[in-house]
Amino acid sequence: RKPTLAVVGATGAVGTVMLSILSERADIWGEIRLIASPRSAGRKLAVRGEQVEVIALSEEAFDGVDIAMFDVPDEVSAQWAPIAASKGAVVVDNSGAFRMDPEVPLVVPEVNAHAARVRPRGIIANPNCTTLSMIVAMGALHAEFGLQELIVSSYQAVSGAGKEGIDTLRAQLALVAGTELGTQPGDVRRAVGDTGPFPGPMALNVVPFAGSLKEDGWSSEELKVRNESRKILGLPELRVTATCVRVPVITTHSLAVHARFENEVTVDQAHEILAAAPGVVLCDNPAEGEFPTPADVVGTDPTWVGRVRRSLDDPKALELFVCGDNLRKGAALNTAQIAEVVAAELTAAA
Ligand code: 11C
Repeated sequence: RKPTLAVVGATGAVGTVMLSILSERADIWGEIRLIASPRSAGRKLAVRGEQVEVIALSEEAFDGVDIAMFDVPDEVSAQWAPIAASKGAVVVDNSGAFRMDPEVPLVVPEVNAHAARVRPRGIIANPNCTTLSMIVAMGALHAEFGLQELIVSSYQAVSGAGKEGIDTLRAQLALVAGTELGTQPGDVRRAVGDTGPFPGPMALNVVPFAGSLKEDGWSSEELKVRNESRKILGLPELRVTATCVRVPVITTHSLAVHARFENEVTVDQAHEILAAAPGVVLCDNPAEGEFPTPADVVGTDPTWVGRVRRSLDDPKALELFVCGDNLRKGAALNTAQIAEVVAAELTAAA
């Protein structure tokens, strides 16, 4: 019997990408059940070329489900993932609710697929999209050189804030197009008015804040990059500093990374490792104008890496620029890959 899959949050920004990913990848699933809030129940969505009716989130919705993917806000996952698990489903959760729970593995299949097997709560967590946009490349370099420190600055797309984020940037771009805005202090802010889910205008601007404010001035997003990188790489003491910045890009997060290793590194070695790493594409020929940009990377699966340089003042450190589609590998694709790992395990055990 092929496993039954539930997609919880099927109508959201990540859920929508999930349905196309499930339609593109090897069809290992029996029933695919689409679950969303009661508001969306009754809608029909296309998956695997068929129209499937969305059902409302309820305890009964998990009857007979083998694996349940959750792409919903933290509080919805916190409430419903344990219910799905108690009904026998293995939950793959893309919220922040369980990522740092010591009884919940945090999995990136290219880096730590083995961790998915040990799941005492029946829940596996999917990392935050900012961490995911770089961690496959960092895992490959760590395996060879031994990572000691990461200093990253992110350039995060508005779709990280869901459909509302995308709608906000599109509306603001329409307002500023063809105007002379962006030449006087505050003119863009006054023109756009309500900044939606962002703490500043996103058109003609960058905003050095993502997520919510935590202790000592750090943002939740910056702490997630630190905590999640440590957990995925199995390096609880890894030194990590992040500055997370929102930029006017619809989809695909980028990160400028300073990575320091135990031993001296060369660009040639790094190129060799990155070119061979599963899930990574090396795109690094600046003489020909070749480096990853969100406009080129969006809609693709791998982590793209370019601008690889050895630090001028530290032979043990590399500088890199990394791009990853935050809705695909950053969210839906990684969740789908984890679900496939679990499905293979369940099928082998059956
Ligand atoms: C953003 N990375 O770009 C966030 C969105 O913890 O899964 C995802 C938040 C999370 O705003």
